Amino acid sequence: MRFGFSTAGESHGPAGVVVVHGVPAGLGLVAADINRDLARRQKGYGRGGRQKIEKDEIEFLGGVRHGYTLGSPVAMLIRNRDYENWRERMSPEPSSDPPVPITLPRPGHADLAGMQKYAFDDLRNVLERSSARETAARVAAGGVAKRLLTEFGIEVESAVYRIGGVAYPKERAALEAAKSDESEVRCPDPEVSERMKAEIDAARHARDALGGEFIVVAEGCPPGLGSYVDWRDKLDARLAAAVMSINAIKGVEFGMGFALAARRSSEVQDEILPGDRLARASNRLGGIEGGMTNGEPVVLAAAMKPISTIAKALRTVDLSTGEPARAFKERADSCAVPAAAVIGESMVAVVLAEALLEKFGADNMKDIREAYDSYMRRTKAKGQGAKGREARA
Ligand code: EPS
Repeated sequence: MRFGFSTAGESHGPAGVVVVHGVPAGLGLVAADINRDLARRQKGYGRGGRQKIEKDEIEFLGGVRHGYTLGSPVAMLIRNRDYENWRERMSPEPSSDPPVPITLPRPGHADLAGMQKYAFDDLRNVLERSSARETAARVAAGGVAKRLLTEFGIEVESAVYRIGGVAYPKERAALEAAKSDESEVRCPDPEVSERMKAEIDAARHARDALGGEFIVVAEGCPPGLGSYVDWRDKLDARLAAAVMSINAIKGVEFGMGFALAARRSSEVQDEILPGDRLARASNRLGGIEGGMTNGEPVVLAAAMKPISTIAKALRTVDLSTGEPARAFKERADSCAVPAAAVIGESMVAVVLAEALLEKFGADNMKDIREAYDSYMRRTKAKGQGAKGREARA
């Protein structure tokens, strides 16, 4: 089966579950590989009270033995500590005393269309699953993907370069992404980070929320992941779909993205330089040409809209009466862009892992390694490491 994953679980239910399928046998994998990214996702200035309750960690339920994958689905569980406070309201058993339905859909959330689509009269049935709590399970899947990619010298990093009105140059954020773990907002620059935090504070005091933009960079990709042959195989389309599926993402671009449209071709294409590696003079296209990696770092940026659950409740209609009302308010984050950047890394890693295994086989690490080495010898491609970073801007 192709590499990929499915998740299950409600935000205030007992646990999040993820099953990762298509994982080759013989990959070294321990819980710490996964838990590191789960902790990174939980950080970030602007998170609400829920993150003080949760401490996300996985429990393997299948697919791993004595520190190595078996080729069977890797199943993981992340318990919701908050479930203790929600046992009655989220019980899977029939209830003799059901809670009062919530009927005030929040503009910008899945509430209204979700209730219409699934014939619910309580929007809790929608918000529990549409909640970004589900992204914890995605990050666990991303941890498996990253572990695989690391074996082939591929590293995936992220940085935040905009929160509300405060921005840092995108090109610099891409070059300095490795430093972003040190910042509470995942911006590599300490001074801009402080301004971003002040922006979040101001929004919170105004009972509002903020969005922003982040970049994901994958270094060390061999050329030829994805394909130009069929539209479904094009790597940029697959990456864009994966990142667009993250809650609240409204736009994705590669390299210079939308700004490329205003330039002449000679100011856009990345010229090919002589030498074994056939490196590029620039990386304006973000490492993808014709739906395939070209050996330069893959550089993708995404725009996140502000969170739709806000204390300053917006106009809505009470679906039980048809009367104008104010939207339902749930405890919420005031900014989740730093967390979204970590989730972006995970989704990018999952798509790259899928494409890598398509190219080099998927049964066991030994055969994949041989296929990879032989391809790299033929193409004379090399993992880029620090050298690739210079080519980005
Ligand atoms: C979310 C609302 C908040 C967030 C949650 C996403 O949860 P709660 O309603 O329990 O306060 O904290 O995100 C997470 C729990 C998480 O782990 O990211 C929402 O409505 O989407």
